[in-house]
Amino acid sequence: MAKYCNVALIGQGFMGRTHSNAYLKVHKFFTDLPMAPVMHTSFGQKEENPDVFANRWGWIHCSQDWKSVVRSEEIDLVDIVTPNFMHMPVAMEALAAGKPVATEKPLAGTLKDARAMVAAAKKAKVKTFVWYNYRRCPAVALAHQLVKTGKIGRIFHVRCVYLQDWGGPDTPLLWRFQKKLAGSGAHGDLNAHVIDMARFITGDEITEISGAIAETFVKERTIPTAGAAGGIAAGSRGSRKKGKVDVDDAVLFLARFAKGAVASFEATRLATGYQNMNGIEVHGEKGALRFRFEDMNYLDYVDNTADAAVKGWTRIMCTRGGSHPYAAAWWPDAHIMGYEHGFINQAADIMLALAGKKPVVPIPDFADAYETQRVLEAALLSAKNRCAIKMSEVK
Ligand code: SOE
Repeated sequence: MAKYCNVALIGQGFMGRTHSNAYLKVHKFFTDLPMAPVMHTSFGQKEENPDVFANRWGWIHCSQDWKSVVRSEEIDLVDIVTPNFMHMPVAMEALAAGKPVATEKPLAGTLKDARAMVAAAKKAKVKTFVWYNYRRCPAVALAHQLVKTGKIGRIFHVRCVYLQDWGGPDTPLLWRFQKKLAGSGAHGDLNAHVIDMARFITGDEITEISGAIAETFVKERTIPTAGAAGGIAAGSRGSRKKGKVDVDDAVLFLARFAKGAVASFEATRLATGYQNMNGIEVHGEKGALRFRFEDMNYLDYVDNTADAAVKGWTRIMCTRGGSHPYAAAWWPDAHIMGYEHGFINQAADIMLALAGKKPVVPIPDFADAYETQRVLEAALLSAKNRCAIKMSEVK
């Protein structure tokens, strides 16, 4: 008989919807979970109509007082989906109350906040999780398994992009464009994902960053009307008053991995033509991998040990139950999956981890996600100082 986990969702918006959908659906597809989430309480600010959100998604209670929710004896897991600047205050409160904490990526808006969260998690001795959802695309999880089992061999190159195009001049000065709320721009929002993906798939750590460039193409944006300061909704209508943008629209950088691979990373919100294209390519001695989120069900693979006559890119449809991670919980072969399935897969893994079981693939805890946060910081230092930064310089 599954145990129950009373979840408190702190925040609403785009990630509030993806996480609510995950808790709503997870036990309908992962039918043998040892722990089932109860959608106990959601928090939203008054202007976000928390009762409307709670009723739409099936949260039993709703609140405008996140501190009392987080401290409540009834809550077993605090899940943070607020803008980045609130990750630390909410996590600290939850950890002080001895609650396991999950938070959306990145761990925090700044390395300082992230460091405090890691220390508090260590002291609280509770489980923590960071929703790097793309790890839970079956194709990305398969890539991780192929590298781990030696199919790719010694890795020479890693090439990562996260290309979006919604950041044009008409997009208002949303929280994602404000340093005090986001910490950084496309960098912390998008490079965070592909840095985590590269670390996850290679099983290796970055030791040095160089050649970083940070650019803000759109220097000022219309200040949103009340309530439009939310996510990436392009429809957020701005007022005519403009505000200065103090974060990047794009950050590119080069990196070295501990085991010798060299890498490039590029994140931008102005890659005209790419709406949400994250991708990674890994070139090794025995094989190569290529993932593109816009074709998220496929993993492209080269078996470099194959006979020369048949050697080349093969396209694996990663939906085969029993062969591909998570696939057995879903539909028959090639009845493909979408963006929301990664979040439902992650909810299943969090329930497994809370019940002391092994997730399908590793979930980054605060300490793991801190390594990604260090790389984010190192790249910004490299861009600011126009120099190489050794990771040993960024604690
Ligand atoms: C906006 O850039 C965003 O919603 C990111 O914040 C998410 O992490 C990404 O998965 C989709 O785009």
